[in-house]
Amino acid sequence: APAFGEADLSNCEREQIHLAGSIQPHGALLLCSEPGLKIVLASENAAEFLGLAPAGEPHTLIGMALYKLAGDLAGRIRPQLRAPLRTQPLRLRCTAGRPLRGIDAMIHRPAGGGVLIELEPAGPTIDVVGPIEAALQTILGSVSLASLCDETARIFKALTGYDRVMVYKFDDEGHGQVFAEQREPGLEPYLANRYPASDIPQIARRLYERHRVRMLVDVGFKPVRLHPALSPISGAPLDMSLCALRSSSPIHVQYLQNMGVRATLVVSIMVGGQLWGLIACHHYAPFFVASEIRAACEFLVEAVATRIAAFESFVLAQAELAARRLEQRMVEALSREGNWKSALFDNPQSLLHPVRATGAALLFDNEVTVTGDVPGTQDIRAIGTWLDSRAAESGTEQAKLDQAKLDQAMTITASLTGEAEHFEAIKAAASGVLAVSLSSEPGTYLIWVRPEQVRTVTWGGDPTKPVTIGDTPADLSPRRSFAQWHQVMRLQCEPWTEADIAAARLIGAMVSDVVLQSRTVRMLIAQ
Ligand code: BLA
Repeated sequence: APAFGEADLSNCEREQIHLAGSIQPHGALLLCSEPGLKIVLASENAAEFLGLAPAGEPHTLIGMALYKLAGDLAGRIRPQLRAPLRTQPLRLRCTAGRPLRGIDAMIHRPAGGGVLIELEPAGPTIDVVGPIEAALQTILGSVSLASLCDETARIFKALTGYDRVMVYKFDDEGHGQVFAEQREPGLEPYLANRYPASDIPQIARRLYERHRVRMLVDVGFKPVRLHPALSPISGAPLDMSLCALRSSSPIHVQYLQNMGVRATLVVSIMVGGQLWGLIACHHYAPFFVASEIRAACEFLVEAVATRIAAFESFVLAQAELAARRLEQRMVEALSREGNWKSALFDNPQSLLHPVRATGAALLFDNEVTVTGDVPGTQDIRAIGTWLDSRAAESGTEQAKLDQAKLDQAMTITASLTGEAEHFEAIKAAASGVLAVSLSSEPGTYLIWVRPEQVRTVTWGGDPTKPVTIGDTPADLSPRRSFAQWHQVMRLQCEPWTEADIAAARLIGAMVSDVVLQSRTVRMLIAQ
């Protein structure tokens, strides 16, 4: 894997960004050994930051005991060391330096050992509690995902003061979309833009799951190196995963420069243990936000994430309820008149609504039963034949593996035409289908359909050319043009969401159960 700063676009997916070996210059870093808190490693600006040495004499701190520094830094830190401090830095307001001044310190124990101390100029004392209470009320009172994200952008912009605040949501493939945005007047909107997954490497995503708030104060910064280069405690480069001051990857810095951005703050939104999205803040001049405000961001994003989880599980719970009701009616119909099909189709909305489909069809015992907007019976039979042929294809080992990841019994496509051209003729009713196989016999399916929906997807740059590789390494940069790139999507239905698929899966499983029951009943009667 490439070392920090040595990645190019062919291998930047694996750049070791947590081993940056340098920090941004607005603060200073010390690594102390335990016990005794002797300074064993320091950023080259640390002595100057503390007013102990002029620039150019950075190493006077190495070997010094922390308590020898003026101020209460060591005294404030010492009682905190009973805590493990391995997963989350602790913030302390203290005094240090010559002349003595207010410092915001963040301390944690990095992998590899020692106590890592980051120092930043103290922020102004402001009332954060009042605004946070109000923000919390707004977040908890939001009534939909869309309004929650809009409010979140508004709250974070007011709290931090960045020029642009976006709520950036990932899809299943890791591509991102700007889901909500607040920006200063005059700035070009990014709302609804999409960005390819390759803009944020997997390694970075994993790091952002652990380190939830990152700030880049000035993209034009000169990185300040750590001295010595290797931690004397571990003999290896310092693990900076949880460092607030860590230098940003040069590739990403180039990316931001191409976008015209000077400073950023990015906050992870974790839902159900996964990186659901980011709150990305941009500023068009260097911009520093004090650690107290960043802590408020970290606190508020927890509330936002909890609310998102609630909305997502609500949608699922609704689908479950709808499936249960349908099941009850089918079981009743089965015992009353020996026919479950009528119950499935006599109230079309109860079948269509949970899946947000416009039509549905049942292929069973060689009969076709339909509701809503559907293509002709012959066309539905053709869909059934196509589904059978796919099931046969999935006999191969690899296909079996691929299928197992989804669900053996389900077929999901937003573009039937993409699967077989002759389906273009039925796009007005069935451009996409969601199909559940009801038994192991061929030709037994419950199918939901949606019509074609021509829409324009706006990418923040051409997604087919995600990177530009120049002739020299200095030329390397992510996409240079952020000119919006419009992609017209045809022969596709509105995408099936996870909730739609979950509802279809529930209803499908329930119908196959009832089918099984009715067979058993018939067999018993026949005997
Ligand atoms: C990191 N790329 C990032 C981050 C974002 C983006 C949000 C996280 C930065 C952070 O948390 O501080 C991408 N930023 C965006 C996008 C928007 C935005 C899409 O504001 C839209 C408005 N980047 C590339 C390519 C590579 C790359 C092609 O575009 C390499 C293959 C690398 N991106 C890259 C790296 C990081 C990154 C290495 C990690 C930066 C770091 O944390 O040091």
